[in-house]
Formats: sequence, C-alpha cells, structure tokens
Amino acid sequence: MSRLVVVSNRVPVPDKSGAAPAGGLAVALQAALKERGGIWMGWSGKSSGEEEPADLTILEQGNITFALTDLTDRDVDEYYHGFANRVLWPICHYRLDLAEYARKEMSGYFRVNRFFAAKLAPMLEPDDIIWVHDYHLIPLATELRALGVKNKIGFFLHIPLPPADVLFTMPVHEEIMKGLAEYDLVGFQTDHDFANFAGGLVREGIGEQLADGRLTSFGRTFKGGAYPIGIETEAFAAYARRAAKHAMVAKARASIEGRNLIIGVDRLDYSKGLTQRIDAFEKFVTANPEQHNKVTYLQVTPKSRSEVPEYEAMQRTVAEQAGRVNGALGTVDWVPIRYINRSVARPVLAGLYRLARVGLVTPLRDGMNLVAKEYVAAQDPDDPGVLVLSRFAGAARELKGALLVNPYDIEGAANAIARAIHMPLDERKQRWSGMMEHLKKQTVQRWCDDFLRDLTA
Ligand code: ADQ
Repeated sequence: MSRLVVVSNRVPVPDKSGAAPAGGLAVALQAALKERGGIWMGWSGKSSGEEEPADLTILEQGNITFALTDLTDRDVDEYYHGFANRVLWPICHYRLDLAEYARKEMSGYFRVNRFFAAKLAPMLEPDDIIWVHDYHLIPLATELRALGVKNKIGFFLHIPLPPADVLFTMPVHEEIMKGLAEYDLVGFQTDHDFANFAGGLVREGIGEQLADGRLTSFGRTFKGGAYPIGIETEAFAAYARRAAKHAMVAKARASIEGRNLIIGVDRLDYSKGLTQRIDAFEKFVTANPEQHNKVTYLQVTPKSRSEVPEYEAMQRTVAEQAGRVNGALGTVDWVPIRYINRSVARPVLAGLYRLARVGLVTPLRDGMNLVAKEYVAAQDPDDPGVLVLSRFAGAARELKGALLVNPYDIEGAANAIARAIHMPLDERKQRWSGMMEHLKKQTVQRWCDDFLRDLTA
C-alpha cells in the first residue's frame, strides 16, 4: 500500500502519550496515516520573526512523521491573516463586502505555497499519495508539479465554493481555478459546491465536464465530486450517554432548573450567523410570552482569529447584543441568554447537546457544519431534541429530519424555534432516527476511505 502524505495549514500533533487530539477529522486522518504510514506536514503555528525559518521540526510517532515548519511574520501576515482569511474565507462564504485585496498578500499566499512545496518535495517517494486540505493550500499542487512531482495529489475543500459570479470577483480567480485543476481529485462538501466549480469552469470557457463526469481544464483531465465529511458518530454518541455523570454537565442541568435548553455552539465567525440567531431567539420569546422563564439559550462560542479586525469587532457586537436582550427580557430569576466565550472538552460538549431540547445551527453559509451532526449524534433515542438547521449549511443536504430555516428570515427562524419547542415526542423520534441512521453510515472514516479510494483508483 502506498504511503499517505497529508498537508494542511495546521497539524494536530499528538500529545506525548500518542493520543490524537480531539476532533473527528484529526482522528480519521491519523487512522488513515497509521494504516498506510506516512507524513503529515503543515505550519507549526509559530513565527520565526523576520528570519527565514530553520529546518522543519520532525516528530516521529510510530509509522507517522509529523513535519512542521515555522513561518516568518510577513508570511503569517500575508498568507494566513491576509489572503487566506481576508480574501478566500469571505469570498467562499459569499461575503464580497468583507474581502480585502492587497497585491502583496496575494503574492504572499503563492509564495508560502511555493515554500511548502520546496520543503515537502524532498521527503516524497515516487508512489506516495498526497492529500492536501483546504483553502490555504490551493496552489500547492501547481508548485509541487513545477518541482517535477508526478504523484497522485488530491485536494479537499472544507469550506463552500461559491458560484462563478461570486468567485470570479477575486482578481486571481484564474490562478485559483488553475491551481485546482492541477490535482487528480478535487473534493467538495456538497454536490452544490462541486456544481459551482464545474459550472464556473464551463461559464468562463476554461474547462468542461466530460461524459464520464471527469473535468478538463488548463490542459489537464481530473476528477471532482462531493465527499460530505462526517463525524465519529458512535464515539460521540457514547460520550453523550456517559456525560450525565460529568460534574460540569450535572451543574448545567441543575442550573437550567427544568427549563427547556436551546444550544448554539460555534467558533466566533461572521459566517455562523450569530447576530441573526440572537435576533431570532429574541423574536421567539417576545412572540411567545408563555415561554418567559421557560427557556434558556446557551451559546458556546470560543474566540477565533482575533487578529483579523472583523472578528475583533464581532466579539463586541455579539456580547453587546446578548447583553441587550438579557437586559430587555430577563427578570430577577431568569437570564434568557447565556453567552460563553470558551472551548469545552468534547465529552462535556456531548453532554450539553444531549441536555438541549433544541440545537440551533443557523450559519449564513457553511461548508458542512459538524456541530449539526454532533448534536444529532448526542441525543437520547428515547427523548431526542430537535435540530433547527440553516438551509445554507452543507449539512442541510443530508440531515433531512431537521427543521430547515433561512437564517436571514428572522421571523421564520423564530417560528421554527417555537415549533421545535412544542414538537411532540413521536415526531421528534421519527425525525431523529432517520438522521442518526444516516450519520452511522456516513462517518468521518467513510469520508476518508471514499476520498482515498477515488484518488488512488
Ligand atoms: P468550522 O468552521 O470550524 O469548520 P464546524 O464544522 O462546525 O465548523 O466544526 C467546528 C468544530 O469545533 C466542531 O467539531 C465543534 O464541536 C468544535 N467546537 C465548536 N465550538 C466549540 C467549543 N466551544 N468547545 C469545543 N469545541 C467546539 C470548517 C468548515 C465547516 C466544516 C469543517 C469540517 O467551516 O463547514 O464542517 O471545517 O470540514
């Protein structure tokens, strides 16, 4: 079996005991690496200041080599904070208004990809299979090919791919499309994202789809398709079953005092629709006065990317909004919204999901959204909660038992919360069991196997 080489911006390095870090993606990819042996390469998260970074840091763990590189301050600024997070992220989440193009950041992005390729190429063996992850590294195959690498290279995009009219507002869109065409397999979260990619090639007259489904563009013929990412369903469900014993979960249960719990769990990011979600919750409470003091909305939101100005501003906006709603609706014995800015261990998270009658997952746009899947997996089969899910999350293509909402439609979302709170047990069970069956089949392991099978075929 060929070795596997995974490349991603950040690398989940195992701790000293060898345990994989929490998170299904890390677990699944490490399992694939363990089976085949191989390398996981990426940025260490550290800066080397102004100096060119020294050699790669190499950590060996059984048959897996973790290879980490530092980046200079300028690289971090231009490649990571700059082009990846202030151009590609907003554009791919349909936020043209937030994209900031600076020539130097674009060139920094391509420069760092060239640097990654130069570090990786000497470690490769001729029949290694290379799997590149996410929007930070789109041009990596181009750079590896330029160095003479002939291996099979696959790419998976974890975030959405917008239609041509949005994507092509980006000045370097042609390099990005060409970059994707250098792979042997390009995977997306949903059929919509794949259709946007294939459609974009055709629309611009730079490619076409062949009768067998493959694509041709920029002189290359390659495969593409939808590979919806999953979670470790059984493991997550087991966490949730055991979670009641967890002190923190028991405390949470006691503190909601028999009220219905509504839960939201998201990184602090404008794509997650937090302000619209708080508006919808407020609308739900004001339109249903009998719910006063009967519900608690817990929003668990660790800060992310605080170095990017939009994120810093959002931290203030969301906190102020939650405070305002609590001030307006709360009483001496009831705080309607609990807003927490911290990470929670996975077993605790599973327990909180299970306590919640409603899972509110209402991103304005999301590649997949694993929280939606985790919420479903964590439910008690005898008394499952209801998932209220944005139609603009990739997960909406799969989770047919959810109440689908348009997160921009505040009244519609408020009505869905009310419907979820009042939903009879039979309907809750029926909606939940179909979704759970699906999640037991479409696990993160299956995602990994399907992608690697198609890449190596
Ligand atoms: P994200 O945008 O990070 O991922 P998501 O898919 O929801 O979004 O994954 C977040 C993960 O972080 C979940 O596993 C969740 O449990 C965890 N998490 C969130 N808040 C947490 C908290 N407070 N404490 C602990 N854990 C927390 C990107 C794309 C998604 C895509 C994934 C995977 O934006 O669309 O689903 O990659 O491909």
